[in-house]
Amino acid sequence: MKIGIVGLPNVGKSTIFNALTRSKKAATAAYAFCTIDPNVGVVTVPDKRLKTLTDIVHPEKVVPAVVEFVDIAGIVKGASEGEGLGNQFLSHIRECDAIAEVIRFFEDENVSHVGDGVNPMKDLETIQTELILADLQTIQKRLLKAKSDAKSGDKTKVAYAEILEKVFQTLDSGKLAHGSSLEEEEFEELHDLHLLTMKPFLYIANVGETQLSNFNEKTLHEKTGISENYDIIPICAKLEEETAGLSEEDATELLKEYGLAETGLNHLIRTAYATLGLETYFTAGPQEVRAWTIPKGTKAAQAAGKIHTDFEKGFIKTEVTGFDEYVQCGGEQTAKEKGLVRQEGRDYLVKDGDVMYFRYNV
Ligand SMILES: Nc1nc2c(ncn2[C@@H]2O[C@H](COP(=O)(O)OP(=O)(O)OP(=O)(O)O)[C@@H](O)[C@H]2O)c(=O)[nH]1
Ligand SMILES: [Mg+2]
Repeated sequence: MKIGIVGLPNVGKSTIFNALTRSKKAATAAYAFCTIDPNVGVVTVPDKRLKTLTDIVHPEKVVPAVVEFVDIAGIVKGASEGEGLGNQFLSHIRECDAIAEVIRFFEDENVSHVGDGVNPMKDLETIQTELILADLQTIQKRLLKAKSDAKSGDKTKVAYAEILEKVFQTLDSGKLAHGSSLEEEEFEELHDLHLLTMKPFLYIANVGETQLSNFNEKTLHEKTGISENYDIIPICAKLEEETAGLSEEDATELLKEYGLAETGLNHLIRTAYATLGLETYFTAGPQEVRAWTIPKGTKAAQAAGKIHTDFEKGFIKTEVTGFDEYVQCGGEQTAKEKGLVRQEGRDYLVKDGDVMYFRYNV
């Protein structure tokens, strides 16, 4: 899973990136356009169940699931016409699975704002407009060609041009491409265009240290005008940056002082999983306990393919234990004795938390 971070300059994108990746990889500064080249970092997905499994299995190695984050330059009004750094750098996030848009709420006179001051609703509109304009540029070229191809009368080509036309109209009316009224298969036809506004969105509200208690999901939706269909995650980038340098216990302690139960970053990753409809299955053996990320509704054979394509091709069956049963039994052996290890075929729908073992032919 790969997530692209976008927003105006100086909203704290790189600060959040550093906190997420527990690094100082990205330069941050109080002036706009500090970031020019993209920063790419890998973040492990926090999952308490891994620790539980480790305590049972005592493996040599534990491998958590990972999410990749890409931090890019700030976008400004007119970027599609070359303002600021233009919008060429958006190509760095075309391959991402989702977009995380950072909105500035924190006030700090030492950190300039590219507009006339902190204004979440207006800032949001600026960014959405630029992303829509970037997608319009992408689709216009393709639409021209598709229309000319459709003149042949070929049914598939006519249908394709119609799909593009619909998306063009959506974008042209100022809406995100994923709001187009298309069938599931039609959306798939557009995949290779890598439209930015076709991707799932989640929003990060970068709130100041002193504002943390002022915001909840409801007020954030009100202040941004973002529909309830999207998640907005409040994060205090400054605070997260501090916790990144601390041990797990000290970080939790510090967060408690601010009335927070978990880091905004954990909240962010959890939300990203939900937004993207992802879940986790585990493999657990003496060599390795490992978390694997799959989309909801994945079948056993495809899940096996995550580990190795041979596992999918030569799939025979899988031995599955539900997470709770696995833990209650204290491991596979007792689960087997109690008949809780199920034999399932290639079409078995994997459930979140399943502990799986695959049998396959080479
Ligand atoms: N007070 C306060 N300052 C913050 C917070 N988050 C970020 N900053 C500061 O804001 C400035 C800009 O942060 P960056 O992370 O560089 O912002 P950016 O969005 O990556 O900016 P560009 O790369 O220029 O697009 C830095 O000086 C940060 O220390 C916050 O929550 N509170
Ligand atoms: Mg930056």
